[in-house]
Amino acid sequence: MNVGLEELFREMKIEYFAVIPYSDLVVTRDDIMKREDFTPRSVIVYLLPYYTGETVNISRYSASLDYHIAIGEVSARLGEYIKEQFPDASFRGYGDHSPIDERHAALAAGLGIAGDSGLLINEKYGTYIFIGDFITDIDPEILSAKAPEEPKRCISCGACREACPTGALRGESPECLSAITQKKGALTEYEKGLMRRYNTAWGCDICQSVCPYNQNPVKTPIEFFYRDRIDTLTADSLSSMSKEEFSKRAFAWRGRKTVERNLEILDDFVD
Ligand code: B12
Ligand code: SF4
Ligand code: SF4
Repeated sequence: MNVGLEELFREMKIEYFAVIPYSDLVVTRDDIMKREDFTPRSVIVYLLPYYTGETVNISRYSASLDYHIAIGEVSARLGEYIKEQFPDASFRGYGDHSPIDERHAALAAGLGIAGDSGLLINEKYGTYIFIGDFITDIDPEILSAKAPEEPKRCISCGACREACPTGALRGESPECLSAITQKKGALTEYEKGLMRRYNTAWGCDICQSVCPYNQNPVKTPIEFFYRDRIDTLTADSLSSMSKEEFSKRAFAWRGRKTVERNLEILDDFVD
């Protein structure tokens, strides 16, 4: 492993990372990579644990400021390092909106195991992790990239499949409750009913809450996730957020109207 990278990740309090050849990964969004003017050869994959405590009516991942900002900060630090060490190299950092299947990348990099919930499970932080990736045209050998690991799976206890409110994990429905809360426009009575029943204005944590690997969640050492944390979203707290404050939230990407609608749906239940 590259000693300089180890030091950099230690400074950022990121414990889980690995370099892996791009050619070993599953490309799901080739269009994203095609926009770049370099040939992808090595990928630095890393995990950002985010658990900071329990939430009331939003998913745990959205309690903190938008994780894309945290990923942007890591990408900037990695970019500085690469520019210094490899002045001719090209690179780009990603997270979420990435050319590759990030769960597969982290699994191949040996950073966790595959859960039947569809999520990567890390030995220390369970599923409460974001996956970031930093793609460069540096030869994988120069970065001491590792060969992909044999994928390992969870114990398949069935708890997530059983608890999944839509049946998405049982193959009974194409819809995940997390996706429902992100939909624009009018929702069906069935969809609204699910949101009220599980009291969610954003996201869904049910398959994660029941997972045995998540029963004693370790809080993240990364300070970013404790900044401006919220556990409950209300119509008042939402309306008091300035445009700038709102734009820094993970639930901002579908627009304020979508979140307002979700809160109205939950309010109808209280009345
Ligand atoms: C679109 C998307 C969604 C959609 C669709 C989810 C889905 N199952 O694909 C919706 C909105 C529903 C969603 C919900 C959530 N998401 Co999401 N999502 C994505 C995104 C942007 C793309 C996924 C994608 O391309 N899917 C389409 C294809 C590739 O997936 P697929 O049909 O399931 O089939 C593939 C996998 O099963 C796969 N596979 C291959 N190797 C591996 C390895 C492992 C470990 C696993 C489990 C699977 C797997 O094989 C198939 C083909 O490649 C990724 C980021 C990324 N670029 O990868 C984040 C991502 C998967 N989401 C993430 C998160 C946190 C969530 C939520 C927990 C948020 C929440 N609390 O509400 C939920 C969890 C729902 C669930 N149980 O899956 C994290 C997952 C972190 C983790 N621990 O694994 C990711 C990686 C984002 C990130 N950068 O951290 N998400
Ligand atoms: S996030 Fe919720 S709806 Fe989606 S798969 Fe998990 S339990 Fe099912
Ligand atoms: S709840 Fe059980 S089956 Fe689902 S991911 Fe966790 S260990 Fe695997």
